[in-house]
Amino acid sequence: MRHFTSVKEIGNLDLAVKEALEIKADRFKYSHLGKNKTLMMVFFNSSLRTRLSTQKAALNLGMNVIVLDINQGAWKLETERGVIMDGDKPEHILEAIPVMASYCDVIGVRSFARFEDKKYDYDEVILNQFIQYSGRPVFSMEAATRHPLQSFADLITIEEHKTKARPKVVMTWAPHPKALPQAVPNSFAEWMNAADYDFVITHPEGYELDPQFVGSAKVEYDQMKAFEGADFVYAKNWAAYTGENYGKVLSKDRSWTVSDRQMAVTNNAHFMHCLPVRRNMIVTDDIIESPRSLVIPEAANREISATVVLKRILEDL
Ligand code: AN0
Ligand code: CP
Repeated sequence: MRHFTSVKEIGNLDLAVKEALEIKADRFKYSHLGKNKTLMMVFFNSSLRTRLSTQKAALNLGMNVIVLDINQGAWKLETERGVIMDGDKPEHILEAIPVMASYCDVIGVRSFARFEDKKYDYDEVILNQFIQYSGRPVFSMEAATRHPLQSFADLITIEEHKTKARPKVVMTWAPHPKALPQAVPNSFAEWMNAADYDFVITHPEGYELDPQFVGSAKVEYDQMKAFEGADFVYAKNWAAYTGENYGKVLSKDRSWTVSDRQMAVTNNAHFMHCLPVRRNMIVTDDIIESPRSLVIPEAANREISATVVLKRILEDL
């Protein structure tokens, strides 16, 4: 594998999950692969899980790791070409990228949607600049439109817990005080469609996602109806995608908060969320703490998805 930005580069999902479960059973099996190789992780946004799990994955593979938080101590980066740099940004990303690349063999990038310009976000300008100007394999640690390491971990988690070949998986919008990117729901939808589960998306009107990610999923505006018979419930907030509302919060309707009321009509569904989660906005204390909640195993599988991805990148270095 050269770059990892979406489900496309992972190829056959059954093989990927099989490889993940093998690595989970013996996570140091490939500890020779990363000898004298350096991973650089570049964060334009905050992180707990991605930072720690990806670093742990690199250590499993014997790599060295360097982490840069762009907003904490690095120079503020200009990202547009042609700008007269007389403002608050002392360095251009077009120098910063090749300089960073000169110190490492593989680069991970976290760069969320900014919600200033939909085209800029959906063209994945920052991630693509890293791919174009670093000369190194680049993987997404959540970019503007996708979070593939998360979705891969979600897939592994569902495969570990499902009790039927084709479970019903429901992704539900839930309220949140601030505008959040569509990367997690876009990416989850992309992976669920690729896995060919019985996949349903439910959200209030106005929260439609980009059709390229919705794909063949069923969209149901009635949350209770969507939840009927669900085997897995995947909650996530996202800001509006469509038209003039791009990046806006249209609703904070707490009747969409996942609680006993909706879970009662499911097939004793497992609850999932990528974390971080705001309790009693996205989900009640009782549901996230219940034995059917998978949020902790899901986060633990981030180490596994990252180990598989880094292993495949190292094999093709
Ligand atoms: C981010 C998001 O919604 O994309 C990261 C999730 C993994 N969440 C927040 O910023 C709270
Ligand atoms: N789920 C996830 O990516 O969490 P962090 O934002 O803490 O990395």
